[in-house]
Amino acid sequence: MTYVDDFPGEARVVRTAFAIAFASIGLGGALGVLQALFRTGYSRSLFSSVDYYSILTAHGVLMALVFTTFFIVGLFTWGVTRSLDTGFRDLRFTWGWLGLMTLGTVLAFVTILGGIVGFIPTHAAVLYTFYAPLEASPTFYLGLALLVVGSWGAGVDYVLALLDWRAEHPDERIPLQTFMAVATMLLWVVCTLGVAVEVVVFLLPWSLGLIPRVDPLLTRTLFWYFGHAVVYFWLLPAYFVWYTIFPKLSGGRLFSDPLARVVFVLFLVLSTPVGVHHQYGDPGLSQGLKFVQMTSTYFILLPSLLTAFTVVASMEHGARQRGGKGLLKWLRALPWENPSFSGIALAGLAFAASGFGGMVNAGLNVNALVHNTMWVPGHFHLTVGTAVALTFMAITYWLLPQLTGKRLRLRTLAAVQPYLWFVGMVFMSNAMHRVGLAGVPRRTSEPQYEQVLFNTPIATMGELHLQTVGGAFILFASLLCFLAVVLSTWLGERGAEPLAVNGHIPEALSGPEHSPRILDDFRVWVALTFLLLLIAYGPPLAAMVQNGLFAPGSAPI
Ligand code: HAS
Ligand code: CU
Repeated sequence: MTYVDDFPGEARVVRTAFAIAFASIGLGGALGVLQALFRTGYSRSLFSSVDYYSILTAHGVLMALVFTTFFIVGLFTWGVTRSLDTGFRDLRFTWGWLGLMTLGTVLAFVTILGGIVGFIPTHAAVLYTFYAPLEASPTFYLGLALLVVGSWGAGVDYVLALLDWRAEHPDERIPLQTFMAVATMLLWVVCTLGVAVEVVVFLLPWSLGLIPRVDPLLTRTLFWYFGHAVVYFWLLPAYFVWYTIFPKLSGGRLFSDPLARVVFVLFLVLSTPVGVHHQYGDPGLSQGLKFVQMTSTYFILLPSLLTAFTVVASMEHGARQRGGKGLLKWLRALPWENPSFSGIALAGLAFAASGFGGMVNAGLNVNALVHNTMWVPGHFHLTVGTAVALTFMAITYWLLPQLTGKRLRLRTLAAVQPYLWFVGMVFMSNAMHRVGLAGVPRRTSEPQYEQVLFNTPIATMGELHLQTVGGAFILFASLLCFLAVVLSTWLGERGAEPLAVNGHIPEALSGPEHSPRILDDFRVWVALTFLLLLIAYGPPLAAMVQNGLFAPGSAPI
């Protein structure tokens, strides 16, 4: 039996969420190519330098906020119901939150579009980070708020399914996939509290004209309280795939279930009290606070380093099961022709590189060299744009047959797609990092900056621009391959032949019984999370609001 036969209602929910995610990455990807052409000077007549900011906003919102969130709620819906072997309580509630997310997305997108095409008098050239003093039309904030509130509904569904399962299995350990989904959603709820306060108390009333001004430092701090943790809301679903499905694709089993649980708990507890590493350049925050949050940022490297160990060890185990031998020769025994495997392995390689980039960003003094330069988009096109996005695309090849009951089509296109993505991204992100080091700023439509710059010692500015644009076109070709495979599979007939995908996920080599039960008690970890948050954010936020909620001011603590 496949998933679609066991859970036809939930499978429809997952398919719908995925369809919106894929429409969003298709459109966002096309806008990405326009960005590359415009920013490198290849085609500056594409749009005005004012519209550049709205188009950049649309690209960022579609890729980083809409594609990710919809894919994640779909993936977890599959993972929770599959691993608990229980459906959701009431699918009307499920369709309700998915509908809310969709409504919010349409509202935000139309608001951005209004600013470009002018068919309605809206504007949202505020970029995907949308913090003050940039201001958008109220419908933009309202749309994003609905997207977030809708996604909380997904978390409620997962927790309810877990409680139903718990009633029947009082002594069992939570299945790993559900454990991961719930930990990630808890992290999501904790971190979105910051952006919810920012939007509901400050930005929305301000754009409605109800309050005359906001305190940029306070609202930026609330934003970054959310803005760093959100990157782990994107990453953890990729880790969910790396831990629970990738070992099987490699031919083996996960090395250690307890270690996987520890990693997710560490992310829940440590992800949020580090947001100030995005504000090293902000005047008004004390150097001491920046130093403390730099230190906690280096702690948050730990769960990713543990992941590198466990996931690569599981991969090696799989390769040896397939007959792989030697110190490194086992790499050849892996199924590199299977796009689900190769996509995830390449995503992991990209993440290893960008993780080191993250360590550079996190250094309080070194950050001054890279902050607000093209280095930063270079960093996040490798992290969210490859480690996360390529994993999501790769696992779609494995999930789609189970969600539709149809065999994957256009397999050759699917097999080359991850390699195209990887090559395109190596060119584009490498060039972005390097022009960033040469001082080219991010988020500007003003070309004159680049004319005064010296060429880098390794390549001229022209060569690097060529790499950016060439990389962007290869990425777009890869995206078209992906969409063609998905569409063709989806529209294909459901034949009588078997799917060629076995959805069974084997137990870990070292099972959950080797870990203390307290790991499964989320109340403890949420309490610890709030305690750390109070220590990290309590004193600076208290200092900021001392001169009034809406008055600009600094936080000497
Ligand atoms: Fe970051 C800026 C620091 C991870 C995303 N980051 C950004 C922005 C985004 C972003 C979107 O400290 C820009 C925001 C904006 O628009 O202003 N980042 C870090 C650090 C990490 C990190 C320390 N970032 C991410 C992830 C993201 C992401 C994950 C998205 C998903 N980042 C920063 C800082 C800034 C920043 C500063 C502000 C910069 C500024 O000045 O504005 C760490 O979490 C990274 C840890 C990762 C590792 C790598 C482990 C390796 C693994 C691979 C295993 C290999 C396998 C494959 C499985 C330690 C797990 C093997 C295959 C074979 C064939 C062998
Ligand atoms: Cu960060």
